[in-house]
Amino acid sequence: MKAAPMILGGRVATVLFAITICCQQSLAYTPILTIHDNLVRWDLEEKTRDQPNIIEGSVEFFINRAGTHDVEDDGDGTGGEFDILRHGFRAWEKLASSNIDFNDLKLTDQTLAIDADETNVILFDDNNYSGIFPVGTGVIAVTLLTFEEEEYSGVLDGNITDADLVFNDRDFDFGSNIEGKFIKKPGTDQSKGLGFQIPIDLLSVATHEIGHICGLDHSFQQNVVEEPISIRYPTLFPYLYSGDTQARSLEQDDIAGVTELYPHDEFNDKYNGSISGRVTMPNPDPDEAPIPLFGVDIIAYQNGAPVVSTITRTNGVYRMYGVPAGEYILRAQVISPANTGLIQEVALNFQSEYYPAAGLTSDASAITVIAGRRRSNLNFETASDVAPDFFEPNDNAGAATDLAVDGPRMIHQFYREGDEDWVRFEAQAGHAYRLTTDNLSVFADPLMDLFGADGETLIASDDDIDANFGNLAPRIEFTADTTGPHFVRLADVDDFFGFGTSFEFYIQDLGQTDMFDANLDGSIDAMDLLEYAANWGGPTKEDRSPRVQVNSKFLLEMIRNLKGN
Ligand SMILES: [Ca+2]
Ligand SMILES: [Ca+2]
Ligand SMILES: [Ca+2]
Ligand SMILES: [Ca+2]
Ligand SMILES: [Zn+2]
Repeated sequence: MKAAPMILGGRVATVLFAITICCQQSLAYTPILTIHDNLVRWDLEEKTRDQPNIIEGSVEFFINRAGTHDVEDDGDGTGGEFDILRHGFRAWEKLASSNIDFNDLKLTDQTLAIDADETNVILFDDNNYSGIFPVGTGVIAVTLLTFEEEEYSGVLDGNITDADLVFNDRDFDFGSNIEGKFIKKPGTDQSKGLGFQIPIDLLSVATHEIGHICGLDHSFQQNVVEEPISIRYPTLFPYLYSGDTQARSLEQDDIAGVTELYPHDEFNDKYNGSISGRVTMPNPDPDEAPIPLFGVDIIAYQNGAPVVSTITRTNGVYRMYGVPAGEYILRAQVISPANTGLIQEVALNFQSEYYPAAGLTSDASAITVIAGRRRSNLNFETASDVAPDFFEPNDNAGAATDLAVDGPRMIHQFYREGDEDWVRFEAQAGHAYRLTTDNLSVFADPLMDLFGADGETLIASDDDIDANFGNLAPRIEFTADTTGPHFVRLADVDDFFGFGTSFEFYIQDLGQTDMFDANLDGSIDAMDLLEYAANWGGPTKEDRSPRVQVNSKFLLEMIRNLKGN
């Protein structure tokens, strides 16, 4: 099931004299690039020319003194929304690995906040004065970044000259409390515009938009974590759910991005390293050089969680800065063509893989990053997205790929219509298992079915952990009734195939003991039997724990277990 989240930034692309206005959308900690492949950033030292909106190394911002009625303030440009915005700027300023500076927010009467006038203005727009929020838009806020795009000498290319930030105050209720709770100003209308029950967290939106102001594009990294959040993503993730405060805190991906733009060299030499390489596809003509791929998302994972990611440039080269010392698994995957604002055509028709050309993390090379050092030549040579992917043929139980429990992660993708990927694993009766899909690519929406030893008896099925929260990863937890092989079938819900359908899959053994320890007192004894007996209501009655099916067979197991003690 695919849900439609709200979009944080619309794409605006207007060309003025050698200048492009845009709020780009793309994936990965991604610097915004000019068409000449140069970084878009503030020239804080004003090396090329004197800029009116940079004062002694700080970028100067104004906010319209009206603010928003949603949030109570002190009436003098302090408190409320004014301080929340200051807080958002500070989140980016205070990072140890980078140097970006903003002035203390000043007040203005200016209402024109979408003008490349070299005055940076923040405005809450409650009547679409700006003209950038058509009726029914899901856009919460827009940052309009104007930068030089030079054809010839290249001295100014990529320099930001103006950044304006407009909040959609007509459609969204903004919540105010920096301490974490959502507080509406008393007496204000709760059903503004789209009328969400819970307001949008203003600090989350502000921190996200200020990331764009720094010169960062969107990042699409997200992964499955424990409930109740269930999904984690960086501040520059392009979507925000009402009531979500995750974007307030900068993730390593955001930090690495701003570190590339404004590096604090001394700090980085001490704590961070860098990773670089090139992504290519074999040339159909073997006598010709491999084809470089542009816009490929390269992600560095630690313990299955994305830490830093970036995209390749037009020559196929990627460089990740600000990577904390440690060990990483690298993966290449596509970015979303729908979310990209890049002018250049992004490469899509290749398969996701771990470095180097691996479908299992156990076949991948772990990359050790050492502070102050560069790891280079970590090159990917990828296959076509419609060539049989890793582990094929695996379209039925008989052809299933064996996967070790508590073993590696594997990458699956659907290379043709109707592709099914089957996995076989050994389970032990009485053990609980968790089957997880994670780090879904942009169009991936897999469906997971679990079968018993015959490969036909359906035990469980799952589509999404939480579609309402944008988490389309299926996950199954179950307790094995029998010792022996079990089968998992993975197939796309909508029969999508090709690029963007990749995801990771792995299996964990959750163990046996706490299953029998029904009253959770740490020991397995007759009291647990009583507890289960009290819950027993026939062969299908479920215990309060979703992991345990209390039925006659289970109780027998339990008695056997007790005898063994
Ligand atoms: Ca106010
Ligand atoms: Ca402006
Ligand atoms: Ca496949
Ligand atoms: Ca298959
Ligand atoms: Zn955005």
